[in-house]
Amino acid sequence: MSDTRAPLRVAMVGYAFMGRAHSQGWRTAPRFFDLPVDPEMAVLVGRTQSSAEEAARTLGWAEVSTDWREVIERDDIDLVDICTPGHTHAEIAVAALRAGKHVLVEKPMANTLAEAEEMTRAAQEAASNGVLSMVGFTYRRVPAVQLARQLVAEGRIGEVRQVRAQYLQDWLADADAPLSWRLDKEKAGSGALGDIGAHIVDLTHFITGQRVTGVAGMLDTFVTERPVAESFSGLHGTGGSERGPVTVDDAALFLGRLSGGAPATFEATRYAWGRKNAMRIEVSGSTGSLAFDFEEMNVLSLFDGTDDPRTAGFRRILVTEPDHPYIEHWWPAGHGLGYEHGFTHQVVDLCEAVAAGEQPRPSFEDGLAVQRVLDAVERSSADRSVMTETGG
Ligand code: 4PW
Repeated sequence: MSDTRAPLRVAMVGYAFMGRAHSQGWRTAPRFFDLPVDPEMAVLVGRTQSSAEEAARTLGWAEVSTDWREVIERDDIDLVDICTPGHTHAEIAVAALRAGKHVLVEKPMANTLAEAEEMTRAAQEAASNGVLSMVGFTYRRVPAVQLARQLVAEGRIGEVRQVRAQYLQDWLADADAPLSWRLDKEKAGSGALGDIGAHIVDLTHFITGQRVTGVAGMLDTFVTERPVAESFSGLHGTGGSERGPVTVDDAALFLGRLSGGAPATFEATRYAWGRKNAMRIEVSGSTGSLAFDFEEMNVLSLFDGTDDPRTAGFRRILVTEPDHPYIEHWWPAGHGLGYEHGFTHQVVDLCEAVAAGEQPRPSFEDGLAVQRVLDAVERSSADRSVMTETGG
């Protein structure tokens, strides 16, 4: 049967942890969802030909290049998926948009507020020519998170009164865990703040429908030098005898004020021994609360304060049913989803937006809103006056 759908020819730049996860999304989306366009995993761009060829073979990309500048000018490429360290996002995204390519860029969209503003201007200019852009905050596409947003929007917990958000990991809790680009300010922009704090800021924006408008923050670096990695994959590696400096934060704690007036607390750390990917958010409203923990990502907890007080309690909703977002395309009878499904849903939503000629979300404006918060936390942390001495 001939496929009448328009192709969406994709070039992906980078193929480490995020490149592998994005490849999973590009491979699986057309097999589990009826997409309006036909995504093609056309070109994988990497720094070295041999490594890129091995990655392309493993991940399912048809062709390899070591020159992203050449690839974004090709007439047979429609979309550029940027999965590289943060210091390259702005240059690649702006060039690709100006070359008329749709862009998906990993979070955080940039390493600085100025870069995010430049990217957003380029996206707005490109949008006038039908060229679209998205930021890869995939946790928005966890069904339980989508349900949380629906329930808040429907008023199921009343007015948002407080938000408490955490993202707790422990892959750097061992002081001998080796250096990687995520610990280098020149490449990552910041540490826990941008790498995982960006997620809980976007999650708060997404679930509440509000924006963080003010912060008071603290950034701490506990281990200031680490072994230089001799081998590294994903988030783990082996270090040798040579050591190098850590130039980013290990932990970011900050208070926030939401545009609706509610106070919020945020904690992002890679030092929480025993917490692997504990991205948590709890929204307390005037009549109830919602709670989500990625380590139980198929569950959303709901407390309805209007329930009979004798039987009231947090209700554990298994978000695995056909009535829940995305689930009908997957498994029946509560079999649940995993981390990788958010990347598939990201591809689905991006393909549907491209086919409809509509701005996908999160947009670069949404990414800029997160970057403003990150920048404000860094400025607040640098201004020691936010910490009032107790005199104790
Ligand atoms: O965004 C990613 C998170 O989902 C981060 O870059 C690394 O992977 C650390 O935690 C997860």
